[in-house]
Amino acid sequence: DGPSVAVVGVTGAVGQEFLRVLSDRDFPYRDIRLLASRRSAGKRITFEDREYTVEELRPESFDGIDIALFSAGGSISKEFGPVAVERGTIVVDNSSAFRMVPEVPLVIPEVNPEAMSHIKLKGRSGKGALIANPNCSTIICLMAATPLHRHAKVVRMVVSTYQAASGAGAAAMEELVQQTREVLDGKEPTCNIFKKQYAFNLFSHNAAVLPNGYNEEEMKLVKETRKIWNDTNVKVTATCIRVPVMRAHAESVNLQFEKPMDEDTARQILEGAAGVVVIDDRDSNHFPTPLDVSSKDDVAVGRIRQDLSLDGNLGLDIFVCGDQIRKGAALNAIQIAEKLL
Ligand code: 11C
Repeated sequence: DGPSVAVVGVTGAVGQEFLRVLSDRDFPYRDIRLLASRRSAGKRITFEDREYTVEELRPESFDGIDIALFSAGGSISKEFGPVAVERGTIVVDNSSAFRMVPEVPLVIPEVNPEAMSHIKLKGRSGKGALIANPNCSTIICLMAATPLHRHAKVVRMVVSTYQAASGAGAAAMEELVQQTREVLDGKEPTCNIFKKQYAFNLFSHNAAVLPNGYNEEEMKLVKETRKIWNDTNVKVTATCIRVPVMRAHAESVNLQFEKPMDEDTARQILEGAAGVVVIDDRDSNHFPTPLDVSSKDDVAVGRIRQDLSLDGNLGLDIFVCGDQIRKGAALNAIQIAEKLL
């Protein structure tokens, strides 16, 4: 008998992807409750040939729920996550609300499943708990960097991101389409989400800029990597950019290792890594693109080459693309839920 599942934020881009991934993976739920804000309550959603009514999120929503998948923003997670945990639910939270809380595991199942090994479902003599899903840029980066890190230990990582509209939600995706039409029609683009032209443009990530000059998205890459790798010494720096792409992030990742790592070994390691596909055809100049991975589970890696600025094969450059809504959010959360079964 499978667990009772709740999806919190079911009308959002990630909420909708939760349903697709649950279905694609034949997740063995016993029953499912679809929850959202009052604004969306009452909407009808057809899922796996049954019609459901979206219910307004309340504390009682979690009575009898074994696993809740949250993607409704940090403030909803902060308010309702602990309420659900108190009722014995295991919350897999896609927001940043609890990621850096020391006792909350921050998990990429292919990378650090051991961080959640103490958490058990209620019916299996466990109790309620929180598990955090990392930021999408962190997940996509570490899916490629971790297999190499295990082999030669990364001491420093420099990341530059090219992030899709989906990271800012369904409204940003719609705005990109609308602006593209408007610009092509010679009209003034509508700028509700980013307050600047997004179509045919790119700009520094919209997250708040901190006093140290980094934005919050960049600092998530720094802090979350250290927590997931359980390595407070690894040096990470990042520049995060929003590009007019619909739903997959791309990242240029420069890795410096403690031990030598030649590019052929790196390619072999990545070819054998779970959840990773290598697209690295120098002859035809074919490397990963956001469209290659859109709506796909695997993260694609290419441009695998020695960093010639470092002697002794101590550096490597790679280019990574991953679907932001899927492996960057919904798929990773559901893989976490599968680990509980
Ligand atoms: C983006 N990564 O692509 C962000 C969105 O901490 O979960 C998600 C922010 C987060 O814009």
